[in-house]
Amino acid sequence: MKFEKEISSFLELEYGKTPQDATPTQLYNAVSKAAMRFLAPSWHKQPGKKRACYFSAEFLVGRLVYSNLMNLRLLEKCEDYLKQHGIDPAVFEQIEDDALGNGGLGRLAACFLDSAATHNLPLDGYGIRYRYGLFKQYFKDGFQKETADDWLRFGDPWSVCRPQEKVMVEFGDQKVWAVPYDMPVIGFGGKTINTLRLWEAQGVNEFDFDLFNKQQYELAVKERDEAEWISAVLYPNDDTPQGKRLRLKQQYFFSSASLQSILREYVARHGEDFSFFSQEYAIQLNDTHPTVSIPELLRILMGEYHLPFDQAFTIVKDTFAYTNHTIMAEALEKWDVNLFVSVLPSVYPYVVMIDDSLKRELRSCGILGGDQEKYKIVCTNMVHMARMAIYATHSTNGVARIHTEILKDRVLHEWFSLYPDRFNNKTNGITQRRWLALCNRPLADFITQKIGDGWITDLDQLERLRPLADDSTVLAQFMEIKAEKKKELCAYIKEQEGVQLCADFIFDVQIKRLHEYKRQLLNAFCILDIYFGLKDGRVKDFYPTVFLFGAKAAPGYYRAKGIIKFINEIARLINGDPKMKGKMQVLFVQNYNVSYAQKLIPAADISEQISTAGTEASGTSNMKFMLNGAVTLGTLDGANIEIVERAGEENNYIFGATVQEIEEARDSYHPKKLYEENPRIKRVVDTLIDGTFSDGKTGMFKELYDSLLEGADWHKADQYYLLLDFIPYCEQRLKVNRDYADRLSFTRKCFLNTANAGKFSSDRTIMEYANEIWDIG
Ligand code: H2P
Repeated sequence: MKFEKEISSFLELEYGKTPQDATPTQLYNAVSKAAMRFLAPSWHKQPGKKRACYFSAEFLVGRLVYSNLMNLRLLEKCEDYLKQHGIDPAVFEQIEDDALGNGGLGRLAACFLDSAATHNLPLDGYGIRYRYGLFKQYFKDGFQKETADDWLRFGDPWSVCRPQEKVMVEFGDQKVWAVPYDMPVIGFGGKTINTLRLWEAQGVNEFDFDLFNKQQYELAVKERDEAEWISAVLYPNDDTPQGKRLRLKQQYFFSSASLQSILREYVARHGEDFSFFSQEYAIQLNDTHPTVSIPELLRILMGEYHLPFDQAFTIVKDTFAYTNHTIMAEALEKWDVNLFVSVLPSVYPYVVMIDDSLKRELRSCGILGGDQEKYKIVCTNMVHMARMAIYATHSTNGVARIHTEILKDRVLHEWFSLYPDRFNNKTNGITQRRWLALCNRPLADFITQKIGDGWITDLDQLERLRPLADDSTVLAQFMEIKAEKKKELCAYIKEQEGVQLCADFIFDVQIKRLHEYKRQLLNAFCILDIYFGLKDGRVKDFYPTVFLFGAKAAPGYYRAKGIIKFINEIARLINGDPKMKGKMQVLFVQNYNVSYAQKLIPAADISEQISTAGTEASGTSNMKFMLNGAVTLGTLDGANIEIVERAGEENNYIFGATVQEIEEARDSYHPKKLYEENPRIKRVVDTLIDGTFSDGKTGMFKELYDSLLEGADWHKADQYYLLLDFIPYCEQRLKVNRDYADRLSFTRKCFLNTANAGKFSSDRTIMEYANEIWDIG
């Protein structure tokens, strides 16, 4: 049946509606289900090929309907169908994102799946089907408030539940069913369709009739409820002790379920001869979250199939590889041994076996006694997951060149000395299908007009734009597209936030998780400095600018929430100051997510990438901005380094201390001195305590102030060097501002960023994983 007919008949059969009187949710379900029928014949695994499995606690896929239709080449058909029935094709913007991730780590996983399917690489994702994704955010009096993300209320037409493939997962105190929901991962063109398998936890005994008959209703459903808790919520990225037990359960839940389903497939082919296992499967551990898979595979191979340790451990090592995404201590997971044993008593003995094997190996290398401490997997009553992930796999990679160097030289130096060959770099990437073809159609069409559409699956072809960088007609068109995207964003923001922004201002954007190391507070201080400078007459000829922020703060991260409130206070002051009319506007958008990013990025002129050098492993929004023709205002950190290497330092705005300079400054760093000696620094920092702003008597601002000047029990003053980089940042920001006024020459810089973005396609990254780690190329 034709796609369009399929939509109409679904609407009629399922809801008794015509397209005209169907609700957006009904249309969404009908269109998606029609597309699922369309792709079904191609959705199967190619036999005999090695598969790679991406184990990840997060897959931040965003809104699927448009990207899936685009990849199936059905988007235009669908839009025509909607228009024919008098419906705006933007109708699906009311369908909220699948927000099963916190930020870059989860979004990277989604980009990888898209790239692998597009390039016909057999890669499947395995994770958790959270009942509630990342919380939704709104502001009340400038404070962040959170509500539950009930993403399933729109239906879930892109998943297929496969109850016949459920597996049992056992904890010390509980047994649950893991029920798989498979989502098709559609490669561009629709030829290859891989699978994202997300597990839902369900009770083993649905309902206890005995208890029910005894009128003990709550008890009758208790077991079921406790099981469902396991896949109920995505943990926000913070380090609070509450919920640690549940988080470990989540990790084991999806690790064990995924391994069982892979082994079931394998055993169906080979019986109990495991000698082909690592030739047929590669498993990538996305951060330490799925690392418990390592002892779990060992447990299954040894405990259930009676393989000897050496043989089982070789299979484990050959199969698994580990990606490290950050050097933040909070993310290098450690579990209290007592907790681990009580949740996973049958797995812990295998952790000990791995640790014993490590100690034997250390001894054979002459590393003895106290020298073993920094390696031991079980150490000071903790299980160190990153250590296990390095020791029991054949590959450990960082996510940008500098990050990998920092891992090798500092954070994991002892491991690098022991196993230098295991370490490798895989600089992150982004999919140009979502982050250009879909989110910026005018720019995509323009590029296609100039160089053809090969870039959609081969981003290096953007190089062919380079010779056009001196053509003023081309640049004028490029500028026009940016102006159009700014107008669209303004209309959207007016609707969402009730704020009217000026579309002819510079758009300066910082969007990413709220974290002290990402330094949204530095950005805020600099905006204040410009504001004071404009009022005092120190800053002259300032090109009017809109400063935009988007970020969620983990609910338990007090300082991050204080920074949001502070920026909202700054916005209130500046936007309410009549003298600033026509000069600057500040806005923190609410509920920043993938779909919001798709609107903000194409409209940006300046991409704020201002983390302390050495702290941001890679960053990926930096690549999205670059691709869409924004200049980077940033530090030499993460992938910024590789971005300016490609696009030219002269086409970007680099400032601040380098990794080495920070290292050298560390011992003698005295932020209070900088504060006392520099009146501009003092003035902006003092706004935290001098009554300029109100934090609603929470004490949040004073706490931020102290964190910069006094430190706390757990860190030194200004641990992320905001005050060190403050003046260079302000200067460089004013330089971009001045340069912008020369519209043509600034547009040339933006254009060259787009033209040089080829390297940052996740197609390139995934092929590197495929060839160099998984051997599935
Ligand atoms: C993290 C890192 C980023 C990196 C991303 C993907 C954890 O993402 O901090 O530098 O680009 O993984 O590798 P995020 O901060 O966005 O949550």
